[in-house]
Amino acid sequence: MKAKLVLLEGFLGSGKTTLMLALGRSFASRGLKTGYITNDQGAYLVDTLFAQGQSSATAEVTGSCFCCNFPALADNIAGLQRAHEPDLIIAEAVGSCTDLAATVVLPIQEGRGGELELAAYYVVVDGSRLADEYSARMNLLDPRSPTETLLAHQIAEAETLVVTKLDCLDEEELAEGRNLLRRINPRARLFSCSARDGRGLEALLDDILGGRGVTVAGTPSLDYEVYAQAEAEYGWYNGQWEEAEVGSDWELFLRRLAEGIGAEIAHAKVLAESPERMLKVSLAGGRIERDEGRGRGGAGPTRVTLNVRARSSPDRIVAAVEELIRDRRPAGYRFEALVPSPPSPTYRMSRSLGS
Ligand SMILES: Nc1nc2c(ncn2[C@@H]2O[C@H](COP(=O)(O)OP(=O)(O)O)[C@@H](O)[C@H]2O)c(=O)[nH]1
Ligand SMILES: [Mg+2]
Repeated sequence: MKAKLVLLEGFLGSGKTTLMLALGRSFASRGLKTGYITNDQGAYLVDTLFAQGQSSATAEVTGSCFCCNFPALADNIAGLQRAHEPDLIIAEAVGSCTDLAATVVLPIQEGRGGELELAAYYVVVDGSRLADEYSARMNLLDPRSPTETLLAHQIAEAETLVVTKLDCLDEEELAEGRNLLRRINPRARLFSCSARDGRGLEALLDDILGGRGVTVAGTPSLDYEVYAQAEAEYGWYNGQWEEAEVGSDWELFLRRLAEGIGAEIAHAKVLAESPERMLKVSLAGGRIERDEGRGRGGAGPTRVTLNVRARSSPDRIVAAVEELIRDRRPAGYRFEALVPSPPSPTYRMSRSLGS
């Protein structure tokens, strides 16, 4: 049977993992089984571990985005099919990744991913950042900075846009945000939802299961040098350690860390796993959110995983983390810190808009 894939794209912290898991739970209530694929640049990933806590049918593509390691995406899809026979697979791309219409969607449709059917391709836009940051403080209609270019390109290449975190917006802000999105991309279909209160999820489910498929009208051009600059503006840190006691105040921890780094945080996420409990606390767009998951069971100390994407050098993030955790007596501390390397996609199939 052909695997049915739902591909999610969207900026760091926009709500892809939360949406992916919420959709999977909704599919389960309709008797359908979902497999998940996460994607990031390194090891010790909060979202992967959190998704694994919800479902064993979770795979990850690490060390590279889907576009730069397309065969790994295809292998993971095939692996999930063999091991779990899911009805659907939802895959979330790295948040700093764009141009997926040309580098992932069209190659899949050309059969480069094997026996695979693309059921949906959604570009996710963070509702909590849409009104204030994207509409008022940034210039996404006429991007000047690399990050604005990247965000605007994600929106412009979408066939379907999904505004997440609807619970963070009032009617007026949503209308203003939708207006901005329409001006950047007049042809995209627009959905909005909240994984928190469940609004809008049924419409997405119907859309995915409706058999509509994905039609790429065109792939907007993108200057890969600017794209590489956008990716390189953020330092990435992934770390993990054990603490003897169940740590509690992760909100304060993340706020202190942000102060210590002293630069814009795209997202900072901590996953604290004690035997009974799995708690994910995230700072994105200046907001703190908490997600509860299942613990691993059995005895043992708390395992802490920390991911930070900040407009700062990796060294500075490492120093701020180490300063903060010194007093917590971390055991087995390990980390990776990096600046993403310039994107070099496996395939790039452009299609001019309007052709
Ligand atoms: N209020 C609210 N928060 C959300 C919603 N969806 C995601 N979040 C929070 O936003 C943060 C980032 O979400 P995540 O799914 O990890 O984003 P990703 O980086 O795109 O995978 C998490 O702390 C989530 O709890 C939502 O619908 N409403
Ligand atoms: Mg994620």
